[in-house]
This record gives sequence, structure tokens and C-alpha cells, in this order.
Amino acid sequence: MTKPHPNETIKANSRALRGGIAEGLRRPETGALAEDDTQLTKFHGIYQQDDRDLRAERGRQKMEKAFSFMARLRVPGGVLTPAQFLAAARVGRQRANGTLRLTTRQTIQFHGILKGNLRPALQALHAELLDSIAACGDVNRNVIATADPWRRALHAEAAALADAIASHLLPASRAWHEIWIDGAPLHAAEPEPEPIYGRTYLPRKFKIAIALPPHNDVDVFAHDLGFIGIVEDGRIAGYNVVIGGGMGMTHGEPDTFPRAGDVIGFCPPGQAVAVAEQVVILQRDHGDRASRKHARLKYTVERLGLDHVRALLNARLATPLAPARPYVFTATGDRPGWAAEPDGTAHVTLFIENGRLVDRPGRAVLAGLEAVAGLGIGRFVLTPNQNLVIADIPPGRRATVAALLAAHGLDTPAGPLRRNAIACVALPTCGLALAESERYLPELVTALEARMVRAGLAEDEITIRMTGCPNGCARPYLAEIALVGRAPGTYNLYLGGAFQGTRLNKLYRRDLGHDAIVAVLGGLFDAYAAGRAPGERFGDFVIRAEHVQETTAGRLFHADLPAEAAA
Ligand code: SRM
Ligand code: SF4
Repeated sequence: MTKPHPNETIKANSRALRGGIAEGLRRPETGALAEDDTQLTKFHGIYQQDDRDLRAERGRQKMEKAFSFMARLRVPGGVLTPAQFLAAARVGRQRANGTLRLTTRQTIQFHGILKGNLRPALQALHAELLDSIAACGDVNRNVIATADPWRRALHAEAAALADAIASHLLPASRAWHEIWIDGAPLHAAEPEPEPIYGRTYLPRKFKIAIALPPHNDVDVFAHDLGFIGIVEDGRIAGYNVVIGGGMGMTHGEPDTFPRAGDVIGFCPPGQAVAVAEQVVILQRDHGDRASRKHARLKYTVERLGLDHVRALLNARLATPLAPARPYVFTATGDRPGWAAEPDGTAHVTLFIENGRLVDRPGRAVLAGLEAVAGLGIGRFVLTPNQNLVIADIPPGRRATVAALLAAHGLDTPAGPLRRNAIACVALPTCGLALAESERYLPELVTALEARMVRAGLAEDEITIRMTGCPNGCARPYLAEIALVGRAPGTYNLYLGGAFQGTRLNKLYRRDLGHDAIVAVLGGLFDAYAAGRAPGERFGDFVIRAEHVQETTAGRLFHADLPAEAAA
């Protein structure tokens, strides 16, 4: 038998995710925790990081790395009350690096929390009923759901399902409360049984998304499990079930690959939580526990075959899945701007560049949102595109909100490429980054938008995503244009994803720097403007005109590279 990965032993011996975290927090001589415990804090939504901008200098001075922690909230469906938003903003200012980061999974990350600030930060959040349980780790992560506020009743149903699944799949362990809120007892608590996960939890992270066609804002094909809401007579009649999506891969290792999920059937709304539980259990029992690089559900599906996995799932369900129902997606992006309900209730979708809430001269994004939250009205809905919707603004209050947004520079319009751009965090906090992403994409978009204007594409929407490494946190492999970091200043260019998020893109050129990226894409924009068919999207055009192979799934992602890319 293949030897289990060492993390399996750490989990098994962790006393239901306690390990030595509580003791480590009391050690003042280091800003870090013990290595095994840094694997366990992930299950509590907390990552140990160090400031990579300072790493080399501190190394030269023989100092400990500049350790700090990233904490990620659990916010099913991305819905926060104004009071919760204000609590998060206070923690960002007082206990972290003065910013908040909205993520591609509809939640908030705090960066730069020093070890001694972790408990006060989590306690302040918990006072507003927020927590970070299972926001990371080998468990079900934050469940995301469409943030589209334009169809209020349907959105509420999708958000309620996200909440129900998230609660059902929470680990049973009380370790989070014990360590971060109540103070760990002197005598070790009896580890709780985990009825869904068992002692070693899942082989790897597990992600669930709920979409409502025609809007694919959650990128439903990127997740281990997806639900596509099928709307009939104004209600969600049920969900098409999608399994086996995932983005992460490693450069130069073709047996790691992104995969677009497959639609395997349909379930009524009342069966969705059971489907989620059974897919999780299936992955618990069949996922690879030897190699963490092959441990996601997408590899289980590739190894066992889709039909076999569907049969295993149906055998576990009280009623097998019904045949999938028709649906159409039209876009993945958000629609910045105002929407009004017939009764005067309003929603406003705000474009937040790369999800970073920070106060800069002329654009005090965080302060502006704090001012709106201070009104105590509406709901703050985080979107899977790293944007934010202020929803359910009562009739008569729209002008007040609009004035606050304008006063803080939050209503500045963004061009069509920028609106459809997503960058992952990358440097300086992400330990896995090979290149810049959040700190570089805005500058690149400025250069590319100039080329689009020159080509006569000033109003054209094209999706572009960048990541600092191939792990895929901005879901790059589903975008029309993707840039994936290889080394500082160097990116691989992928083209040919669908605007609707329904098709993977493909490697087009390797190892490009800034000037080469602008030159290659600028040339393609010219060709697209001159040669596109009516209504043809950029991603579809490059497949037709540049002979980029259409890619559906898995291993095909690395096959048939165009000669110049493979060189
Ligand atoms: Fe991610 C690891 C940031 C969404 C695939 N991701 C990381 C870590 C924690 C780095 C680490 O392990 O040390 C990054 C922390 C950076 C930092 O300093 O904040 C990180 N991931 C992010 C966020 C913040 C990107 C963003 O800019 O918004 C997103 C937080 C999501 C959340 O709120 O839960 C984020 N990550 C994603 C997504 C997109 C999604 O889930 O919709 C993916 C691709 C989908 C998927 O999982 O297949 C993604 N992250 C990864 C992977 C590759 C996993 C794999 O199967 O290979 C890693 C690396 C790993 O797990 O080993 C990773
Ligand atoms: Fe870090 Fe890579 Fe994820 Fe970007 S894609 S946040 S560089 S792990």
C-alpha cells in the first residue's frame, strides 16, 4: 500500500484539530507556531506567512523571518450585516495591516496579524457572530453562491442553500472556540467524533459553489462540487449537479491539471444538502491520501471515471439523481452600478480592484464602506469576483448612500477589461507566489486597455485573470486571457477560455515579460477587431483564428500545444 502523506498523521493525532496550537500561542520568544501546528491552524482559517519583501534582508541579518498570520472568515454566500462589516474593518485596522482583502470565494482575508493579535482579532469578530472555522484546511471551505442582487428572491434561496450546506458540513470539533475564544482548558478536552469527516478529515480541501443561470459569477465549473439553479415558474425547481472541477496544477508536471467540472444530473432543492454530504463522503473514502498533489476530487473522478463516480454517488443517495435540465450561462463578471426593485429598494454593485479595501489618496475605499455601513442599512454581499454589493438599501436612502460613495471615490467607473480582471494576492504575503499578481495586474490592464482603444475595442468586455503561480486562485484557466506567474516578471499566457466560464483555456506562449505580453495581446486585439464574426467573443475568436485547441478537461489541458508555445 502507498504510504499516507505525513499530514494524515498530523490530522489523526491532532485531537480533533487542537494539536499544540494553544501552547504555541503562549510562546513569546518566536512570532511563529510549531510546523505541524501550522498545518492545523489552516482548519481554523489561519495561515502562517512571512513578509517576502523583507525575507532576504532578514536572512542576511540572521533574523527570524517577519512572521505574521493571514486569517480568512467563513461567510457562506458572502452575506454580511453592516455591523459585521464594521467589526471586520476594525479588526483590519487595529489587528492586521490596515486593509481587508475580498477573495474569490466571497469572504474577507486579514493579512499581517501578529501572533499575539490572533486571539483578540478572532474574539472581536466572534462578538459579531463571525468565525473562521474551516475557511481553510482539508474540509469543506466557504460555500459560495451567486451574489447577483438583481433577482432578490432567487438570490435569497441560493444564499440559504449555501448557509445550510456550510452548517451541515462544519467539523464537529469545538477546537476553534476552545483555542481562540474561550481559552484552551488546562486539561486536554476529549476529542469529539467527526461523523462526516472522521479522524483524518478529507484528503484535501473541498469547494462548493451555487450558480443561478444566466449568471455564472461563481465559476461553477471550477469547484469540486457545483449546483446550477434551474428556475421554473419564478422559483428554483432544483439544481443540476456538477462535480470534479478544480484549477490547481504545477508547472512542468503534466499529471497535475485544471479540470472543468461535469454536469452529472439534477436534484430537487430538498436533496441538495444530502448530495453535498454524500459527495464529500465519497471523496473522503476514495480520494488519494498519499500525494497531496493528486488528492482533489477532480483526480478521483479522472482515476475512477465519471460514470463510476456517478454510480457510487447514486448508490449512496435515497433517490438517484434525475437527468440534468437545460440551462444557459452568458457571463461570469459582475455588473457594477445600481439596480432598483419595484418598491424602491436599491442595490449597488461596487467594482473593487482586486478586492483590496484600502484607503488611498482620492479613493478611500475602506473608509467609504465604513461610512455606508455606519448607516446600519442594507446587507454587504461579497462577490466571487472580489467585488462588493450593498444590497437591500431601503426606499429613500439611495441618495445618501450614493453621496457617501461619491465622496470616497467609490463610484469611479472602470473600463471593460479592468471590470473583468481578477488577480490573486501573490506577493508579498503568499508563500507560494513565483511572481507578482495583485500589485502588477492594474498596471498591465492600463497598458492593455490603451491597445484595446487603439484597436477600436474600447467598449468590449474580455475576461483576464492573473495568478502569481499555477495554483489558480483567481480561477485563471477559465478566463479568455490568463497570465500565470513563472518567475519574477515572467508569465505564461493562456488563451481561449469562454466569456461564460464554460471552457478551459490553453497555453499559448511561455515566459513573457511585460512588453511581450502587451505586444502579443495588442496584436491579437488588432486581429480580433479586424476579423471577428458578428457577436464573436475574444476567447472564441482565438480558438478559431489562432488555432488554439478547445480544451474540455483534465489531461488534454497539456496536450497539443501550439508549436511556438511548446518550444
Ligand atoms: Fe488559493 C493556496 C489565496 C481561492 C487554489 N490560496 C492559497 C494560499 C493560502 C497560499 C498557501 O497555501 O500558502 C493563498 C494565500 C495568499 C495570501 O497571502 O492571501 C491563497 N486562494 C487565495 C485567495 C485569497 C485568492 C484571491 O486573491 O482571492 C482566494 C481565497 C479563497 C477563499 O476565500 O477561500 C483563493 N485558491 C482559490 C481558488 C478559487 C476558488 O476557490 O474559487 C482556487 C482554485 C480552485 C481550486 O481550488 O481548484 C485556489 N489556493 C489554491 C491552491 C491549489 C489547490 C490545488 O488543488 O492544487 C493552493 C495551493 C494548495 O492548496 O496547496 C492555494
Ligand atoms: Fe499564491 Fe499562487 Fe494562489 Fe496566487 S495563485 S495566491 S501566488 S497560491
